[in-house]
Amino acid sequence: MIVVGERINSTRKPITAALEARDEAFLLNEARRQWEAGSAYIDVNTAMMRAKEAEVMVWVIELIQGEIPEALIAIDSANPAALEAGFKVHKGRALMNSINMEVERRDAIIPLVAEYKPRVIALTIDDSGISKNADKRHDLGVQLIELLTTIGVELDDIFVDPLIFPVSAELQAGNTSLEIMGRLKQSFPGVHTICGLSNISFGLPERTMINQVFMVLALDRGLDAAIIDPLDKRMMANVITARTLLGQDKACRSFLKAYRSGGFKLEPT
Ligand code: THG
Repeated sequence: MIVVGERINSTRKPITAALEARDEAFLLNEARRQWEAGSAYIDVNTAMMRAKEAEVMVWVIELIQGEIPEALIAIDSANPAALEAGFKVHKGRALMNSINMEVERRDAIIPLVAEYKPRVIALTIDDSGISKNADKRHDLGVQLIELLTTIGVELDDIFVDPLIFPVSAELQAGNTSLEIMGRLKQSFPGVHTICGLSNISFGLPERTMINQVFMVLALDRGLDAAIIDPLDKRMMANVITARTLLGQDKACRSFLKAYRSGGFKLEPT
């Protein structure tokens, strides 16, 4: 499971405040804890900075990589200028979050993918918005994978995101997303699937529990990357345990390693 740590997101109030105040200590603490908890990428979303988005994105990326040089960033923006500014200063291969089939945005982003060669999240959405129809979202996934491979992106560098509806709004939200991901993986062996898992629980109580259980269901269906809070210990314990039970953990090594390092001590001590 490739974990993308979601916490540095400007839709969260403490993060907006820290970004506005250029609070290095707060943001570095968020980055370091997520990195140490096993994130492969640290998502950075600066959308709420509006006109200053590109400038703030550059500042955050340089801040994090200055402190944790091996850390990689998922540059999370709808703004091509902020994406490009981020790619320019990012060291190593970034994860671009994201491209979709909205024509104007797509056409602005393709040259960036060709030039900076990031790994890419592809969202199954177009100018008509998110469709509830599984076939439509599946077909958008196919179009995005074909488009990206045409410009030289390897399947291993593509993460298709079926965009999850809240189950409170759409009874089949979970099933539909899992079905789309399964079909795309079958048609394009080697492609990755990813989702912002917590969308599923929007509008319901006990969101953490819902997210944790959905993770296990999704792992059984082949989800191999997720944008989550890696500081949720039960979520991380579920990931490790589910992988062991699904035969993906030789000699139960990851399970035992997590056990020895206290990863299953979930109760506050
Ligand atoms: N797909 C892709 N990227 C994404 C998403 C996705 N990026 C943003 C988002 N969705 C995933 N990231 C977050 C980051 C923080 C929170 C949720 C998702 C979060 N939510 C709290 C909650 O849900 O209770 C509180 C929000 C708040 O403070 O207002 O913290 O789907 N590719």
